Amino acid sequence: MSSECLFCKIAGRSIPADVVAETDNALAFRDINPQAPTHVLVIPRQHVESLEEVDDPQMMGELVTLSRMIASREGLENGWRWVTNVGSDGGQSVFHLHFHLLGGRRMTWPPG
Ligand code: DGP
Repeated sequence: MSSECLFCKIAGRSIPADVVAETDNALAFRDINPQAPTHVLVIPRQHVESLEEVDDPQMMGELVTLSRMIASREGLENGWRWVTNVGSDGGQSVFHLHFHLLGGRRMTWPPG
């Protein structure tokens, strides 16, 4: 836990969020600025800055499994997108690992 980290505070429930699912090691909540009808952020509870710092395949597996469960529950049977931004050129603005789970509309490519 990093005391200054926004997503650590959300994981610790000291800042409110619209939580859609949680496990012992992960939390999923709706993005405050949704870019699609479903826009959920899936995070580890543990403070990991970005994908560059991931060294725990089990944690990654849990994030994948939780995301698939949420996509199913949200009715995204036509598909969905799972994105993580890494660093400033990647467009990362919150430095606690998070995966954007986006769905409910047709996605475009390439991303901006
Ligand atoms: P990124 O730019 O990839 O680091 O994504 C950060 C996302 O976090 C962005 O889509 C907006 C979202 N966000 C920022 N602050 C909050 C917050 O306080 N609550 C929630 N639910 N989402 C937030």
